Parts: sequence; C-alpha cells; structure tokens
Amino acid sequence: MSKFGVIVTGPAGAGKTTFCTALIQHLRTVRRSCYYVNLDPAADDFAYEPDIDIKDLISLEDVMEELSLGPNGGLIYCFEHLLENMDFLTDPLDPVTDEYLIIFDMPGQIELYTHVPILPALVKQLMHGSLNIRMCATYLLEATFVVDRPKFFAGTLSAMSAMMMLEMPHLNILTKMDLIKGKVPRRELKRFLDPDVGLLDDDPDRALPEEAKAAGLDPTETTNVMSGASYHKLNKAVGRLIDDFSMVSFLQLDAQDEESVGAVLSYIDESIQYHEAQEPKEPVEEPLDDMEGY
Ligand SMILES: Nc1nc2c(ncn2[C@@H]2O[C@H](COP(=O)(O)OP(=O)(O)OP(=O)(O)O)[C@@H](O)[C@H]2O)c(=O)[nH]1
Ligand SMILES: [Mg+2]
Repeated sequence: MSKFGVIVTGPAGAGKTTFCTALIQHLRTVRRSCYYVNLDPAADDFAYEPDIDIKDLISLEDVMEELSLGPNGGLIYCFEHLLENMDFLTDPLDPVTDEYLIIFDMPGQIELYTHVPILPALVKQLMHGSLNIRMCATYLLEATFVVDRPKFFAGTLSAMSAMMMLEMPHLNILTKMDLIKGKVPRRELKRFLDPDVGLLDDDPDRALPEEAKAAGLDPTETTNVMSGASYHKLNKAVGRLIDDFSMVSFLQLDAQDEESVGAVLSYIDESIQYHEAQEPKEPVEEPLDDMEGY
C-alpha cells in the first residue's frame, strides 16, 4: 500500500498555511480524506487543528529561550531534533491509508531548503524510509512579486534552488492571484507563468538610459554601478539562466476560489499518481477509529 503526500514550502508569508486550509476544505467538499501535519514550530493559529503538530515535540519559543538561539538557529535546532526523533512522525503516519492526502505545512525560512540540507534529509526519510510516501513539493511565491520584475526573478531563482535541493516532483505556485487581478494584463501574466527573460528588458520601471546601453554596460564601471546598470546586467544574467533551463513555470492560485484550489490539486494528484492507486470504493464517511484526519 502506498501513502500520498504533498509538502507545502515557500518564503515567509507566501500563503502556505492558507493554501493548506483551502486544500483541506476542498478535499472535504469532494469527500476525500486528508491528514494535516504542521511542521512549523512557531505556528499556532490553525483553521483546522493539525493531526500532527511539531510543537508537541518541540517548540521554537522554548528552544530560543532555553538555548539562547535566534529564530533561524532555533528553527534549525528544531528540525535537527525532529530528524533524531523521526518516530514522532512515523508512528502516527504508519496507519494512514492510501486514500489520504498527507499535507505537510512548512515554516517560511527558506534556509531550510536552500542551503542547509535539513529538509532534503527529512523528505528522503519520508519518501524512502519505512513510510514510503509518494510525495510532491509545492513552492509558493506571492503573485505581487510580478510588480517588481527583478524581485520576481530572485523569487524564481529561490524556487529553482528548492527544486534542485529537494529532488522530487515539484510544482511552483503563484499565490494571492486575487491581489493582482485586473492589475496585470493577461498576456503579460502569461510571460510570468513561464518566466521569460525579455520581461527584464521591457521593464518600464527600470528602463536603462540610452547612453548606458550604448556604452556596452561594463559592470565594473562606477557610473554603471551608480546608475543601477550593473544590477540590470546581473539580473539579466540570472534571468537568462532561468530561461535557458526552462525549469521553472508557475501555476496560479487564489485560495478563496474553490475552482482554483481544485485545479492545483489536480496537478498534485497527477504528479504523485494518486488516482492510479485508488481502487473503486465507497466514499469515506467517518475518519478511521485509530487515527485522526479530516
Ligand atoms: N489576498 C490574499 N491574501 C492571502 C492569500 N493567501 C494568504 N493570504 C494572506 O497572506 C498572509 C500570510 O498567509 P499565511 O497562509 O499565514 O502564509 P504562510 O506562508 O503560511 O506564512 P508563514 O508560515 O509565516 O511563513 C495572511 O495574512 C493571509 O491572510 C490569498 O490567496 N489572497
Ligand atoms: Mg504558515
């Protein structure tokens, strides 16, 4: 029997917990079962009570106080502690059956999946250990980033970095689409969903003076540094890298819109091949006796 899961990642405030809530709500509406795991040791406000909450093992507040660590060091300590006590996750997850979608809500510190290999280690244990969960990662980025193009490319680069570190099926999602509705023309939005480096050339906020373009943009020239032209060149190099590899594209999400949540869920299902594993069976009316879940 397989287990199925999705890990919800992305920078602080990207809308991860809101997405988890919308996903749980949607799964309940379509009469599917899910199991909610909170792995953010600083989170305490949930619309749906988590079935597993890392705070029952360790809380960031206690770690910071007792070990005199800052929030980032404290978080890394919490995850190291979790990795040493994996039965905290494996014991309750063991009886979860293949109809369930296990949702892992992660903290927003991207250090966890960009340069400290803690999350990759955790994911490896969940996917390849005794639980053998078929899992995909979602990386959430705020749609409001499209208003500032260099910022958007920086965010895209962090998505790519997470994708390479995690080495698992990966979906990038632009969240809070409602906030840019009507503000960005449809045609332009398409260029963000499949990022295209030309977006930086056409950026009305950062048009380069003609003289700077004509000068061939030596990035070491003081005038180019002062005018921002060097940054433009750097941004373009980063943009070209993303473009060349065609590795990053985005789905759109408006967490308030049921249809939008359903569309993202169908991509998740497809990437973990959820439906292929389901036997035709009666809908689940009640959670199983020996475990929680929705
Ligand atoms: N307008 C709008 N606001 C949203 C949406 N999703 C989330 N938000 C708001 O964005 C803020 C952050 O949302 P969270 O879901 O807590 O984000 P998070 O990624 O879990 O944050 P951390 O766990 O702190 O990293 C909250 O004020 C949400 O109400 C959305 O689709 N539209
Ligand atoms: Mg959260």
